Amino acid sequence: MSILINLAGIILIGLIIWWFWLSQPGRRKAASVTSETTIIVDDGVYTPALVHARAGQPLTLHFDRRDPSPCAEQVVFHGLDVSEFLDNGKVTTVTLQDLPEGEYRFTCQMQMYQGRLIVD
Ligand SMILES: [Cu+2]
Repeated sequence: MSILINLAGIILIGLIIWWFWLSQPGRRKAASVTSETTIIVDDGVYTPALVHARAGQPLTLHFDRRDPSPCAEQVVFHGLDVSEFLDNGKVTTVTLQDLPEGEYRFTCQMQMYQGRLIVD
């Protein structure tokens, strides 16, 4: 009986290690490739926070800002030299042309909102 309990404990520890260290959030689900999508800006998170696009093709993002706090008022695409102000309660469209391959972060100016753009 104690062997079973020990075994259960080991399995549980293994699962915890896997969950917190080995599985990377955002990579658990591969986002499908898109050329146009709506991103909801609310409650400190972009939804979706992971966008997957094709290199060399235009990408259109509609930012639907529902968070009135100043934190959410700007979106900055790091490494792409693109930033845009978002009006609260409105949808702001950002079009990115000729994206080079790579991985880019998009955040608010304080980097509390966090998103990831994968281009390949
Ligand atoms: Cu912010």
